[in-house]
Amino acid sequence: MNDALLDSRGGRLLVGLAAGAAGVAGSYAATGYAPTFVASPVERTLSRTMPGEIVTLAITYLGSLGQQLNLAAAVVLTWLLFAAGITAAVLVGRAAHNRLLPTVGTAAVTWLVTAGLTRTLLPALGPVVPAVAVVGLAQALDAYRGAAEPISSKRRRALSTVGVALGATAVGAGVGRRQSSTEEAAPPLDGAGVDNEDIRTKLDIAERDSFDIDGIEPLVSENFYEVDINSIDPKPDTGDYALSITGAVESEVTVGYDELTEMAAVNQFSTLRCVGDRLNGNKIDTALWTGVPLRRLVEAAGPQSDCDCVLLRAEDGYEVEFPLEAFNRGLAVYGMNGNELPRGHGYPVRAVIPGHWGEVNTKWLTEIELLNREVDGYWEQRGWEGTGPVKPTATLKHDAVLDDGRRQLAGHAYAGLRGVSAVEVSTDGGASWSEATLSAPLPAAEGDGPAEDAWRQWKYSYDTPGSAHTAVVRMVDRDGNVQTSEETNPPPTGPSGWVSKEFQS
Ligand SMILES: Nc1nc2c(c(=O)[nH]1)N[C@H]1C(S)=C(S)[C@@H](COP(=O)(O)O)O[C@H]1N2
Ligand SMILES: [Mo]
Repeated sequence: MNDALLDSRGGRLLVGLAAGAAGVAGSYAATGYAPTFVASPVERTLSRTMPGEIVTLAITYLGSLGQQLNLAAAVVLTWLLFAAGITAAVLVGRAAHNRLLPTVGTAAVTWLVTAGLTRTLLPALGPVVPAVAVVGLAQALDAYRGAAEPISSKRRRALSTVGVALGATAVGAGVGRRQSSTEEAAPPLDGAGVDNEDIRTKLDIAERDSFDIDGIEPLVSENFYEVDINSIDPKPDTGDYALSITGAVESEVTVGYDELTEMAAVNQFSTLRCVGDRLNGNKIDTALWTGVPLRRLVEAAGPQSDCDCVLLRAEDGYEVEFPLEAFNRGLAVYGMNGNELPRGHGYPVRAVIPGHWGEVNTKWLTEIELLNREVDGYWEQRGWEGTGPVKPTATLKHDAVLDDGRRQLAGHAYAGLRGVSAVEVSTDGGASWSEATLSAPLPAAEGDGPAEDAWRQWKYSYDTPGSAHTAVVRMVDRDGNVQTSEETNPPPTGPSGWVSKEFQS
């Protein structure tokens, strides 16, 4: 029974699957988690064509697991695509009695598929070598069948091929993982327009004024939330970076990275919150952002928008439309807490728009289009209404009984441009209210006033009543408006309501 592995349909399929897996891993080894990884365009197509209701459900119930599942599906699809192409190449080669066609065909198929999907030439070679090696190995084993005892049976040849392919896949996955490591911190800022001393001073103030309380972020977040439509983030190069200002303008303008970082920059504390955050959720954080006023960039182009609205576009295909009035308060940001923007937060340039929901703060920003008519952006096409001002929120993230027996509660309060003037706490389910202690306001970008768009921390301690009771928190804005107690779900306009917590004593 010394028939050739590649002469049976099952054998060819097995070799195709094995070589396909090695090919996917080879691509990953060459690129890591980058848009040039062969599964990345597949992942993107899957997520962008997914109906909005499903995306929203996945965000609500699966969180980032939804994105991981989507990526896994994309990897499997790419693998099957490779396997089908390789199996076909082997079949044609055998039928034509051509010894070269299976390997040459495998090389052609894996390269063409990768180059076609990722639109790159060189990185597309990543899958070729391992895939060709596996097919070549299967051919070689077939050629020497019967010559040596250990590889004489077809079963053994199949197992050897699969074993080598699995080994290659594991090595590729390991190399790729190292490539995509995001551990390395973003380097410190050094643009000509950057005032590093001002950055240092502001960060020191934030540290000095932060309550040091377990379980709540300091005034500058240590672990900034990340939300976007990618399981594999864009990886633009600052050398190629260009931000264009287009649409309803007198003349289109393009700004490069060096040009941008040479303009005088502003260092501004701003809080971001996702419209998909939950009541008392964690998709809210604050950083010190360094960037150039967007208004200055756009004025150079001579804006003439009829709708006084603007569309921002990004490297990942994301887009969002919102009023020019909000845009004009924003920054084209390239620094976060004194360092370059981390890749996950929009490297090299993102928008930061004070007071509005997170989704307008476009990362990997590539284009600012002045419009004459309003349109729906990425999330609006999917049913959200998250381009407007944030809703006021007061979170309750910490409770602990202190040494003196009193219980301390703490959290953050944020209301965008409406400002936070007080946080009130009730420990009797809302019957009576007392004022919490607020952290000092973070400083404004310029001048002596408070930051216009930054959260505050609050803390409050009380004598525990010794019986079951409910603590409730609410915030009051600068005009004295108490945040609404009406609870709403995140979709479509963001969560509202008072946060409460029950205690047994
Ligand atoms: N290019 C791009 N920008 C984007 C997004 C995106 O998916 N792509 N997501 C937006 C959303 S919904 C939010 S809440 C914020 C989150 O910013 P962060 O990840 O830096 O916290 O980025 C916004 N900017
Ligand atoms: Mo968001």
